[in-house]
Amino acid sequence: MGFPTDFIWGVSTASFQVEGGSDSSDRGLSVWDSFCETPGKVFGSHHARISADHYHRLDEDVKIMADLGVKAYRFSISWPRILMDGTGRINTKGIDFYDRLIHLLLSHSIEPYITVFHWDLPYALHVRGGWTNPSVSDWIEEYTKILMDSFSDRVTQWITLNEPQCFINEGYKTGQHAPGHTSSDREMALAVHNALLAHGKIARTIRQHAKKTPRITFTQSTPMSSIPSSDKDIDAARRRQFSLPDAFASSGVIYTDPIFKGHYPEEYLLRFESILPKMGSDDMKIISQPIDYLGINLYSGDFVSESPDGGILVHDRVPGHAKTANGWPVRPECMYWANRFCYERYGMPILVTENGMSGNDWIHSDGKVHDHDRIDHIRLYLSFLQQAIEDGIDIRGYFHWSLLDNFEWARGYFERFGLVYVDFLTGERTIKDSGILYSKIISANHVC
Ligand code: GCO
Repeated sequence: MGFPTDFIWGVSTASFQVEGGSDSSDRGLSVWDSFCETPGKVFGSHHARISADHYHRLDEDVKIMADLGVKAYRFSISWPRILMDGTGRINTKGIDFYDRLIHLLLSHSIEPYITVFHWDLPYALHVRGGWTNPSVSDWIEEYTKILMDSFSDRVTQWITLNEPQCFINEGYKTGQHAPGHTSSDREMALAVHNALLAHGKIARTIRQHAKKTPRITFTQSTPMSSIPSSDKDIDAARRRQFSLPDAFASSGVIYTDPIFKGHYPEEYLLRFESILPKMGSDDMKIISQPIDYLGINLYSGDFVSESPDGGILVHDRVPGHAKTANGWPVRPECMYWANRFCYERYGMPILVTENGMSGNDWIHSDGKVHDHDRIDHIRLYLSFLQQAIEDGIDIRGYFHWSLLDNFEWARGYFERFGLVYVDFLTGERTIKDSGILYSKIISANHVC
């Protein structure tokens, strides 16, 4: 059995990671620009002013997607490209850029999946408190309305937020991502709530103003996995997936329970009662209005089983375990278990909005990029994905992260995630062997 005939095979990118095009006449500053300028924050002091230069190479990049046969392109819109100061005056150059991208995609029969927010908060809003200012959900509503007015006559697939657990936890708790703060738990709880309200207001604005019937997704990463050998182990892995670590904002459940069930996890309300922010009486209604898909970014996971005393045992990583260039364990089983656990809990159709691996790829002496690791990684992960679908889990699509080698946040350009190699000095693109394999899988509609 292969994949369903209407399975969506896509590729993903995010604005800050690939676009470049950062002249002050092209876009405003984002919080990531200032983070890159802060010594010691980004590997090698790398910045994304040019990155893969997607901004100036749209024709070429869309042509590559068309040649690969991808059916969908998930990209994000840069908020400071649309509103240089985050609110107020619209930058028509920014609207024109995405208009052109959408036009090119549709003329090649590639469906646009637009992420409204993938981390590049306008710097002007950061200095007003960013995600810790309750007004952030109103600011993002204003921005979303502009996207509806400008693009929703052609675009129907909208993803609200990408991984609040990263931009909130890494941005405001560990300080490893922009804006690099190490805030108190009380501020974290406020930022979590603001992000949830932002999701809700984006979804509401899309429903109210889209010119074509929209499909709305919320996307998070779900870093759980297991090799369960018994029902007890499966249950332990499931419990682990939906329990809260002390760094509560890094969990997925703190976002997905409110969005899909209309309330915070009970464990959160009990354990963190004393620091919870004031919530409006309508907040949960706004947060939990119906959307269409749960988006899951899946890369790796821990092996979990039940401990002898009935608790949860997270296994140590064995020495020499299989890992990618950034050290993430190769754990294709997560494609099965994380999807299954989420489907059991929420009953929502799933889109795998990201999956891929970082590699130390280079152009070999024959001029090609033979990325055997990524080829095997794709085959392994897709086999587990296929198994999940065959077992009845409603997974509608898969988006490979990433189309292009790009700026990997705090790790800069240290390693490469693309199906397409990018020479960061010249901008030249070379389709990797994995890109060719992915193209074959798409046209065969099964793992080959
Ligand atoms: C994330 C983001 C992507 C990353 C990718 C690889 O999950 O961190 O959505 O922007 O680049 O996941 O780390």
